[in-house]
Amino acid sequence: MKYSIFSLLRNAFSYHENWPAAWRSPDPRSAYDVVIVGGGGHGLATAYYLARNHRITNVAVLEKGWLGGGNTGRNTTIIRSNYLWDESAHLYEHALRLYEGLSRDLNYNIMLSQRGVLNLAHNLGDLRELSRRVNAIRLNGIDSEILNPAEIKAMVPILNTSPSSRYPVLGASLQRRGGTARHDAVAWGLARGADARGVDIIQNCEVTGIRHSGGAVEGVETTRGYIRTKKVGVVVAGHASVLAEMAGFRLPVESHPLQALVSEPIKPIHHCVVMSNAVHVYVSQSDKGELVIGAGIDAYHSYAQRGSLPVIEEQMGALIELFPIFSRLRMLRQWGGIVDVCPDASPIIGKTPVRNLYFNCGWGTGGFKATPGSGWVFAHTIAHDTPHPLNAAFTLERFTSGALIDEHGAAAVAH
Ligand code: FAD
Ligand code: PYC
Repeated sequence: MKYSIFSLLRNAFSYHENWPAAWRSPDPRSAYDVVIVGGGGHGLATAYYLARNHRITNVAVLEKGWLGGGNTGRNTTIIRSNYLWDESAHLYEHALRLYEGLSRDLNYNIMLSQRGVLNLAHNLGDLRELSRRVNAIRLNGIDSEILNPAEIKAMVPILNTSPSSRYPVLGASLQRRGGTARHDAVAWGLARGADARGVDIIQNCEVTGIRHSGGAVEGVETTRGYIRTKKVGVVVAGHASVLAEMAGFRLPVESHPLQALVSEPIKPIHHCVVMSNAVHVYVSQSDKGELVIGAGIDAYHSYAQRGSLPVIEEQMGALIELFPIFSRLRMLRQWGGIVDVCPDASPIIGKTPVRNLYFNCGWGTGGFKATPGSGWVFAHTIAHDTPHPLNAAFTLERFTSGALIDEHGAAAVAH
């Protein structure tokens, strides 16, 4: 849909009255060629690319709540592709390149801000680890560099780089093309794009059962009735094991809360993303002026979308160690999401023991940055019943074959 300057002006003065809905709200039909379970960014991207790349448009996205109400709308919006292993580097770099063209592709501003992502080193071990990563990342043709303390100070003047600080900053890795994108805009843009190509997006529709017979999927039971389908793609993040149980198999996935918080808004002061694995915090500043702060998962398993106070306290302590200037700031909001963590901190994208039932899960604390790439390869997998070369290694079988893709360190602070 293209907007002229006149329609922009009209909309600006109409106080949102008579604005067209960005996507339809149809009742579910009795059958579809493909059903996608989960209306987060990954599910919507899958539906969008099924329609855009493969011309498969008789598709429904079933979402139990509202679009983006899961981790997509709860994440801290950081995107980057600085992963260690070739398989991950290629997948996340594909996603970052899609992000770089996504506003234009969707004709929807996702507010991509390639402000740079810095990972700090506080001791020689950190520095050697970061150098090894930077070398591996560059060998894959992805931008990455090491900064010395003076270069870090020039880029982040408010960071405490005093040699006498408790956690001295010895260096950092930097991915300049990393940064942030507005998470709900990503979901809404993909939803609008999928809807415009004929995909039915159905909210408040929970999948409660997966029917299969003779080893192949037949349909899904939902709170709005039974839907027959030839293929089902499940993309439900923290609830992946629940859906796998409905289909009769188990996943090597654990569900944990991951929380984040924002401060009261302040003037622009922090112009990139800073992460510290050792001190254990990361921080960026949103366009509204809030500091967006997070750290690791809460250690226990849970399906409750909130985190515990001790983790907040730890994050705040770490923040103040690195940025004493923030010590008087008040925190505004805190929330949590349920992340699905695999033993090797890499996702599962592909076939399952049930024919024509595909799972895309295990993104854990780091799947927002992958959203368009994940949808691209999952759509290919569903359309061709065979993985795209970029997700061929991310199978469920790797947990029995031993071909793990151990990305614990690259998931940065959050693991
Ligand atoms: P979701 O957005 O969670 O979508 C899954 C959807 O499935 C949900 O909307 C849910 O309601 C629906 N669903 C579940 N069960 C059913 C059912 N039975 N029937 C129908 N629908 C169902 N990643 C990054 O790359 N960068 C970050 O900075 C970052 N920060 C994060 C910070 C926090 C606090 C959290 C929680 C996560 C963060 N992540 C980050 C991780 C990232 O948010 C996720 O990996 C990613 O958003 C997963 O997207 P998704 O579409 O798979 O899942
Ligand atoms: O994967 O970059 C990431 C991330 C940052 C915060 C949570 N996950």
